[in-house]
Amino acid sequence: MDYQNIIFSLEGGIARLTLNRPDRLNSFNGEMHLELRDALARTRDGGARVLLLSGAGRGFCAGQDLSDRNVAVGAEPVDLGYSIETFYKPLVLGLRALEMPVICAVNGVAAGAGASIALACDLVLAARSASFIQAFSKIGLVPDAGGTWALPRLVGTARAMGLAMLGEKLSAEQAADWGLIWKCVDDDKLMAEAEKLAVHFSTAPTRGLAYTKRALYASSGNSLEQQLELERSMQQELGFGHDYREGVLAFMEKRSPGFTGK
Ligand code: T3D
Repeated sequence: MDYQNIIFSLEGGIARLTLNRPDRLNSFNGEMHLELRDALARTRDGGARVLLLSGAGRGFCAGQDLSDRNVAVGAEPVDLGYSIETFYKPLVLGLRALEMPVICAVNGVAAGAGASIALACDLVLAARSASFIQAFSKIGLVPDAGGTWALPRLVGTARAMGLAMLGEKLSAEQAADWGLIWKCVDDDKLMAEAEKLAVHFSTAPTRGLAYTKRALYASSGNSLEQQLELERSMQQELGFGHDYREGVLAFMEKRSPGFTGK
């Protein structure tokens, strides 16, 4: 598939995906969603051990492309439920299902579903000049693409409510202080830092990290006992794997480990 709305590459275990509609602040349209779906499948099936997501130009993503929605008086109303079911839900679930770390480098404003997609990633770094805006309330919608799930879990109900109901701009620095994201980084260091992380993960024990991701996301729906059981079964499986043996051997032999991701 040829991509017109994203840039994608997969090299040395690193999948790099850049949203690429800079004149529309990389907002989503149907074509971009189809390209993203294809790129996520290639990431999953093509031997990637980490995905790095970012945006081209001055913004990360301004959410749904509103010029794609015909809201003129008398026009047939758009079925947003169809849009969520067909595009946003699979995108969020697709990111979550990737059995590898997903890094998001938020290079500029992340608004509406753009903010939600960033928060669906596992490690979110943002440039100091970037911001997060729950723009939905300004057009009479609820935070979607997992926003109502992620926000209260990350920052608590009080802050989630304020962000979602007011739709005010949250700076990257404040987002990091509140625990919404992993780190705020100087603008000129963002991509270098995100790349450094991607390179680190490209030779890391990928399966262990994939299980870590799954266990942490499962924790909010589990009792302590269920979570202990999940940890037991994961540790049991990982303990029979190559990377555990290699990690322990490398430690004992005082050398760098050669993880295969298995
Ligand atoms: O519909 C469904 O399927 C349901 C799902 C919905 C999910 C959603 O994401 S709903 C929320 C949609 N997003 C928004 O409401 C955000 C709209 N954008 C903004 O509020 C502002 O653009 C920003 C705060 C993000 C950035 O402001 P600023 O001043 O830095 O940039 P700007 O001048 O507003 O935007 C630059 C250009 O991008 C501009 O085009 P122009 O005038 O230069 O030709 C602007 O129209 C365009 N743009 C920005 N966001 C969108 C957009 N065009 C289409 N759709 C957008 N979302």
